[in-house]
Amino acid sequence: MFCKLIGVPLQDGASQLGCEMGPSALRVAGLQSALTELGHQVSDLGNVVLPPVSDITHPNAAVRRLPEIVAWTELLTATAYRESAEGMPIFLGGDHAMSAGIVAGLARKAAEKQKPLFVLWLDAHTDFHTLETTDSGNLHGVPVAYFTGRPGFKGYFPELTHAVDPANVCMIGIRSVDPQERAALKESEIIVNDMRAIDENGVGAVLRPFIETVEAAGGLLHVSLDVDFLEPAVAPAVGTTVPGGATFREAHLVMEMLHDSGLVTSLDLVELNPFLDERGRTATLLVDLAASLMGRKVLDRPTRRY
Ligand code: 6HN
Ligand code: MN
Ligand code: MN
Ligand code: MN
Repeated sequence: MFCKLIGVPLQDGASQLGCEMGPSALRVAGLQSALTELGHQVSDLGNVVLPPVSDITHPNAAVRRLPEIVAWTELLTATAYRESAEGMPIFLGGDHAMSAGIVAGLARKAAEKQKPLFVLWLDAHTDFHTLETTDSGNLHGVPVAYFTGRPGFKGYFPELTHAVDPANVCMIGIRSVDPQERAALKESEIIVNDMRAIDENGVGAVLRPFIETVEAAGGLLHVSLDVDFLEPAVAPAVGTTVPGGATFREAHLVMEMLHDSGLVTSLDLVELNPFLDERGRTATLLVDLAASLMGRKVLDRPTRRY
């Protein structure tokens, strides 16, 4: 596979500073060599650079850093559209606000290829606020609402040319939902698997039907991996930790199943805050998860079952 690493040094969507250093930490942790060792051709395109921003404001006074996030969304829509023409773009975050533009750009390209785009959202949070409903004002809490075409962005965020069908979005790992998100999700077709679903069924049983749906539809699949999907004890380098996350093995199984499916066409690794890490362990874990997604296995043959 031809992989393209694209650094997105964005931290304006989170209240805690530090995600700007995420792309560097993922590089230092050896992402490129881990993928090269698996036989992939890997090209590091460097970091994207934010153009000058406007001075736009929103009536919701809580909203933070709107001009920056609007500019990032425009830039990343164009970048994702361009880079998804061929090869597998891997976006190195950067806070989760980046996925607003990334998924919008992927959806535009998918429409051109006449294929439906599916999104697997691995996160403690649903990131389903609009500019009107957010209380924290942190715009890493809005990307899913934006790229599924929820009203509440018009005149502020770039006009969405191709919304992702909410029924094509599957969330896993959810355990922190704000009341406004909860109300909106009640009316939405987004597939939301909370941690209880994993506890009761196992993460494999939760993921498998979604993989089958993507396969049956002949779809493209974008995976968005928020560090806080993971249990904070194994992945401390994130500003929005929520206890009770996916274990080391649950996260690896998701990646291994995704690899076996052969369906993943793009990936983002988001919310890594190296300032909060412990000797690089979270960055290293993300690299290991990306390697599993790209084909790292313990054995070269299936385990024999008796
Ligand atoms: N993330 N719902 C909270 C808020 O501030 O709106 C948390 C958002 C977290 C964002 O997971 O990328
Ligand atoms: Mn998130
Ligand atoms: Mn999150
Ligand atoms: Mn909130």
